[in-house]
Amino acid sequence: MNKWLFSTNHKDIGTMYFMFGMWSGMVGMMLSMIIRVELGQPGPFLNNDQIYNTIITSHAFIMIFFMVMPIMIGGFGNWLLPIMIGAPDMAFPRMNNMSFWLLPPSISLLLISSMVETGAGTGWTVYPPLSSNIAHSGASVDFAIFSLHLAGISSILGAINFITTMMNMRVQGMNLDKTPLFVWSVVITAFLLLMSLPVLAGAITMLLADRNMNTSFFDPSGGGDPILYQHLFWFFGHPEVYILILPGFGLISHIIIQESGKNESFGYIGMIYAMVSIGILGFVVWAHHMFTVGMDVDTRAYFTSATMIIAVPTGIKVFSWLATMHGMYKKPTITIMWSAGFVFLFTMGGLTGIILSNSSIDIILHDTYYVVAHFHYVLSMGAVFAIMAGFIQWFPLFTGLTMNSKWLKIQFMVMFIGVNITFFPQHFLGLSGMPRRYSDYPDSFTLWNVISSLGSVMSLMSMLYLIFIIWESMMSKRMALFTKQNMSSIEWLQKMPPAEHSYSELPVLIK
Ligand code: HAS
Ligand code: CU
Repeated sequence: MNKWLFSTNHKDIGTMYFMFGMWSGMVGMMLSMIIRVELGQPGPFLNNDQIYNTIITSHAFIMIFFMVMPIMIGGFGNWLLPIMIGAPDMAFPRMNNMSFWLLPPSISLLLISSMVETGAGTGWTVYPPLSSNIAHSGASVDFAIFSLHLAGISSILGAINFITTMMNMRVQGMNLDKTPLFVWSVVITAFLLLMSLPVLAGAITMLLADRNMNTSFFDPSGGGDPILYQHLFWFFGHPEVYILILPGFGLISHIIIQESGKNESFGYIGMIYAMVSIGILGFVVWAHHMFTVGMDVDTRAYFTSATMIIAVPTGIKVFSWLATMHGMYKKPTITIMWSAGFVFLFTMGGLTGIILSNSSIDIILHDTYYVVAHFHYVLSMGAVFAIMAGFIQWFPLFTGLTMNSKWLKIQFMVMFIGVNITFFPQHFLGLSGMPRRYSDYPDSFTLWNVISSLGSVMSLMSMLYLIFIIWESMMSKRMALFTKQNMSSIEWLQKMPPAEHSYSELPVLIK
């Protein structure tokens, strides 16, 4: 009990993040199944639009803040970053504990928010005036705001920890131009967190004051402006989407290098510069989420062009992954399948992003299912595929056990087909004008919605199958043949005091 509650060990804390993220992922997935049941046929299922909107809001918050971020940064970051740089632990181990333990209270507040009064049916953007106290009276939105405060503090403390660890605790000889790509990706992500989250905190605190203390930051009748909220939110929100994907970029790079039998990434230095550029550019494109607010033409032209420029460093990454894979001689392994799936589907999602960045096109497509398809390609098939690839790749390190790789390949195929059946038709729905955040639709949208809902059942099956595969591996206790000494990874790492790691041994450790 104390081992977990008061843990200062980066691996134990990483494991807790994984378990927390997996639990949240199941909650988030169940909420998404309710959404797909509601939309699986025209006509009502829940028969209550406020509840429907509360469900989509909780789904988004849970998936973003309590599934992807804890698993990628908290789970993989804590487990792998100190090992990859040869450090004994994180720089601030007790703060690390606190980062994790802020999350259970945070998700509790979010769940409470959806269970009291009318629930927060605001969408994850929480725009006023919908989120103000006229449209959302009662405590729900306040609870959601408090939840974000806690999650934000957790992430800011984590970011400080990762940056300090990477800056100060690299093994001798590991200069910045020798630091592994995953470490770079987590540190760049940490910078994005550190610079964007305080802006969100400011925005939601101003909203809290508007709701409860008679200020009018976002209320025109008191001299305020609701557009100000949108600017503040998206100054956080756009960097946030790169926060969700950058650690995945790092994981995918390592897996592709390892599984195609190479020693290093094609264009290693270019990969670092590409991530840094994506991180910086991510801060100057936010208003591409707000093209419909009535911006002047120059501002639209600027945000369109700035947004499109991000395709250049992203393209550098995609082509470097392909070049790293080029000429691989082995049969595809399960993790190279997830990684290739990642590269393919993330690129699809990226290309629809480029289409949306055109302000005149976006005015038609904004708030339609086309946008929903775009961000699920980059998230459900980008971020989640990277998580799947990384989890399977390092499962032997985390647990000392192996999973059944044939079953994993079947599970991959089911999931790959399932997510594509779910989200590809949503492009068509969006192009024909189906709006997002509504619980019902005209009959003409029925066909693609039925297909989308069927696809979501396939994805659900594949996730249940994955849970079975994990269970089976833990029951049958097949030890991973991890080292020459034939020891489980954890025993081996414990027998190697971190201080004795030399740079030349690190590749062995990482692999
Ligand atoms: Fe996005 C909305 C534009 C990447 C997530 N995005 C969202 C939302 C989410 C999200 C969650 O400009 C919805 C938020 C909400 O609730 O309202 N996004 C882009 C662009 C990129 C991009 C340009 N998004 C992401 C990533 C995400 C993510 C990564 C999370 C993981 N996104 C938008 C826009 C909106 C938007 C608009 C607002 C829409 C609206 O109306 O609300 C880029 O980073 C993508 C770069 C990647 C690629 C693929 C690989 C590159 C190659 C190089 C060659 C390609 C070239 C392009 C030169 C481009 C292979 C050629 C162009 C062709 C068409 C062929
Ligand atoms: Cu954006």
